Amino acid sequence: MTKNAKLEAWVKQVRAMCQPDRVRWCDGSQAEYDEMIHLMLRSGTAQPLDPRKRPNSYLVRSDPGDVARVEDRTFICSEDEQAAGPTNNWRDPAEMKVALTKLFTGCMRGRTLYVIPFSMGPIGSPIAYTGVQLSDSPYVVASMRIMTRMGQPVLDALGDGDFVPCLHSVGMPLSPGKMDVAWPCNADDKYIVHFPETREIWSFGSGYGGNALLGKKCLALRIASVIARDEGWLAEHMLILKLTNPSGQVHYICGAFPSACGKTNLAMMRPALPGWRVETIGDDIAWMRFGDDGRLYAMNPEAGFFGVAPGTNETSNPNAMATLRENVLFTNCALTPDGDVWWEDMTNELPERLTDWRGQPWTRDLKASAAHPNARFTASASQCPVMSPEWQNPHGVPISAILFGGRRATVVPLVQEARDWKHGTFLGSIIGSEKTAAAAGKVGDLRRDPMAMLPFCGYNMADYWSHWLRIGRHPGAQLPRIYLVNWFRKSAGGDFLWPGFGENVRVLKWIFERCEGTAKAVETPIGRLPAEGELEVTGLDVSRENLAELLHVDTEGWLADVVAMREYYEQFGDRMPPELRVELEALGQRLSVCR
Ligand code: OXD
Ligand code: MN
Repeated sequence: MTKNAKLEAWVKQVRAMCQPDRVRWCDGSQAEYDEMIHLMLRSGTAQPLDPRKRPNSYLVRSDPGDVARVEDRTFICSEDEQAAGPTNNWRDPAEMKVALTKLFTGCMRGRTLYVIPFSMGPIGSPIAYTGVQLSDSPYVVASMRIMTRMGQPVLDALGDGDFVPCLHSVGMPLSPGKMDVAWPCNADDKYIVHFPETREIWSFGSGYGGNALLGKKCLALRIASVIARDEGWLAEHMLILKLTNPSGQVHYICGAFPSACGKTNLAMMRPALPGWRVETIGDDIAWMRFGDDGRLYAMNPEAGFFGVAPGTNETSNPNAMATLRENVLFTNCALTPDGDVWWEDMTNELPERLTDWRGQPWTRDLKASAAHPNARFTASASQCPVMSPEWQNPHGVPISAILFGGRRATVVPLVQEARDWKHGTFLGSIIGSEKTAAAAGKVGDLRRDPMAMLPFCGYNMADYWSHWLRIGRHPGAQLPRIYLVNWFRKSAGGDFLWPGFGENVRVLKWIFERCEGTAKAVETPIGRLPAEGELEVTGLDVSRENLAELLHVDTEGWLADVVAMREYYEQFGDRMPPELRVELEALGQRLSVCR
């Protein structure tokens, strides 16, 4: 319980508005988690997996209309529309509050209102933030216990301090005597709403992932990016890894990649080069602040993984597979006849028969996928065999390099180094990716996703770039080096040119040695590429031609990208930082000379 007056008053006010049958303060205990699971089993939301296959693990099936983040229903309600910028949906905050208040009135009838205190970052860390989520979903309670530090210890540390209020409802009240459905949600009205000035989050109608676990994308990225802008730090959609070379030297690296582009795989990589070690600090979000030594220190504010299941296997991510052996909540995976989960590419052989993510019989000859492409696992970080002990360090770890990447079949080489922070900010601003299933919409189209923050930046993207440039001018800053990487280049025939996964350590090795000052690079119009012979290729199964292609500067392709980026920048008008336009035009000129 709490003596926090703001929290008590807010819970009272929400109770009056949402009219739940009861209020339950979550303590974060195992018994409470078990009770949530029990509730989900009873309501048909979850089913147990065979404990001999996957102890203490459950499969949840969502409503087919509630399977991914809904970006078109996600709003940044700043006082001024320009403050949200052209890449965010904006509504007037007062009008939005009126609309939401209508929707939330009576929306929890027949349900329990759970009060979920959570900490993003180690409890009591000077750089952690406390949120309190009010939700009517047991799935959310159970998931938040895995994904965050949650419960009474958070209230104890909070005392009468401030917190971010996060209000959530599945938006489906139950009238007396009405049977609940297995996955309550609101098919017609979904709203994921952020009020950056008052630092509030209201989410209505969805029970899935980033729409509903409000600590992750809503607080730790959209609201935190605004706080970070105001306070001079960075809240980023980045993994954090610790890389150790065979002599025991260490560099910490952050990487921004759009959703479902392999951040979890990279963060847990089993390196293909002998003697190199990757340990995980985070797989999705990094909060970075300057230390007294002028370096940027990154902290993972989360406590678990909400990872994309399809594509995860013993080759792509053996450490994730080990993380998933027990105590896991799976959502929208397929079910095997012997009571385990399955998803596309989990095994070399397709199972003969399954129950698909909708609960329908599935056979091999059917063309449809058995798991939903955005099927997820929710597992505690502490179960990951390569979790670095420093992931709990309340001050974070000093970052030597930042990677920006995306899924680009063409143009972008395997790796290139930025000349300086400004050039690196420019490279981050131009990244794009072929669309994946993490958000609703058509898969495959190229979309610009600056710094992988397009769906997660809580304010005007141009102002965000200005903030990055300001970070670069921090007095006494010892800034990380910045790299653009691309594991997804394809040949004209459509095959991947680079094997990826554990082999990506070859690229990390070059970056590591650049940080040490021992690896050589060549200047090109697009940035610095590994000099001849500097990328470790011993034992690598890639032809000379493919390697050359991977490290080739595609002048015409880049020139086309310059034109596309000029257009992309246009939408930001005079909020666009002139430095990035200068970088773009200089790139165009350098490329034109090479034509
Ligand atoms: C995620 C996402 O769930 O980026 O991490 O969509
Ligand atoms: Mn993500």
